[in-house]
Amino acid sequence: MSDTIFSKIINKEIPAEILYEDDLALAFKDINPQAPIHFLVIPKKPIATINDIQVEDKALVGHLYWVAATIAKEQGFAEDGYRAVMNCNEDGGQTVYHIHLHVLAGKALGWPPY
Ligand code: IU
Repeated sequence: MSDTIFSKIINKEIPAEILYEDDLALAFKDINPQAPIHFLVIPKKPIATINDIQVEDKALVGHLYWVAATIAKEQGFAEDGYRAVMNCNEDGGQTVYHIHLHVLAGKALGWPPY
């Protein structure tokens, strides 16, 4: 797949407020937060959409949730709660075609999102 702006963030070609990094994943603050706490957890491997997740990526996608929960516990909002979601394609509201887990917290979030 072609590179997205998230590849540039992974490669430190453009700045981001990084919260966590390991060999597989990166977490950084969303530049346009939709809740008091809003960060993204992305795999370093570029996968365009949820539909492009291959069988060999299953553990990697699980790892993204582990990173989200680890940050939630470290930052102290895990018990109050949060939302961890991925948007897929146009109707899902996806704008950057490198999968990313949105982690939203810091208030009681509305549901459903329509
Ligand atoms: P979406 O699910 O693809 O719509 O989410 C993309 C998110 O990436 C969105 O919340 C943007 O604010 C965020 N983002 C960012 O944090 N940094 C960037 O340089 C760009 C988008 I472009």
